[in-house]
Amino acid sequence: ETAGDLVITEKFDALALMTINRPKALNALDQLTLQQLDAAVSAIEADPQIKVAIITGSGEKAFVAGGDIGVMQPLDPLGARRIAVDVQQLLNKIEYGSTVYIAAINGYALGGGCELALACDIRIAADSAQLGQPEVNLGIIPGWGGTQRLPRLVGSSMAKQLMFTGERISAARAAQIGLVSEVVPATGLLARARELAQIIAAKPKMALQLIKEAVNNGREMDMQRAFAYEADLFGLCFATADQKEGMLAFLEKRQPQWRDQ
Ligand code: CO8
Repeated sequence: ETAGDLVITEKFDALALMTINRPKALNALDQLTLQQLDAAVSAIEADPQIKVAIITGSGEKAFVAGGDIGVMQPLDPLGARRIAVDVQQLLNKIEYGSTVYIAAINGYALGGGCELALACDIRIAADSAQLGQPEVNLGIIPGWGGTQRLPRLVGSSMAKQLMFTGERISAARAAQIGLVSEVVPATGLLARARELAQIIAAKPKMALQLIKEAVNNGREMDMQRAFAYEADLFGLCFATADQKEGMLAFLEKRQPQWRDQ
């Protein structure tokens, strides 16, 4: 199954592997690549069989080296604003989608590439990967959610340090600050991503979806509302077949047979 040659989607039962495939530009996102990424994410969200999607970059050097600087250079203010809004919407499809997204960061994740990874639910990185928000070096700021997602993930102070300096950090450092959750040898990155994806894909889909909703939407609420929201979603679990099955299987001392409903 292929959405286009700049973003390749392969499907393995409940898993999808999306590869951003523009290696000659270190997988920088130009208009066509963004269009294909958008189409690929929409196709994944529309496929009820897919529970987990891995996003990675082709080649050994880069995950995504950013937005395409050649495309951005001549933009006027409204054009730049348009691209920022459009890509924010694309990344929101990932963050607020019903699929679990894992970024497998195989090399440079810079600027818009780091922001793409930030929109995913989980980030794991090759030991050779480098991450950063170098926009300041181009006279701009992150525009694809970076000024908002990065501080929520690593704290304002660390986020501002990364954005003010534009410095690239190693995968090991990214793990220390919580920007990635695991670092693995480069040759084992995809295998580990698929292993994680498989573990998650073996879980009941509604519970996965409700965990994602509780975390992502709850973060935007004050604590009292967030607790009430969590309680509502907890209650909603009891409308699913898999809650009945999961608890019955435990009590009957057998493995559950998930129906993903
Ligand atoms: N855009 C376009 N082309 C790129 C990009 C990019 N972001 N990154 C790399 N390339 C191209 C290079 O131009 C080069 O092309 P060519 O072979 O035709 O000269 C090819 O990829 C290989 O790159 P290098 O020769 O530079 O490879 P090196 O190993 O020497 O360096 C680096 C690798 C360090 C990653 C270097 O390429 C680099 O610094 N790239 C730019 C990184 C960057 O600044 N990224 C942030 C871009 S800004 C952004 O993402 C903002 C998004 C929000 C925009 C809001 C809407 C307006």
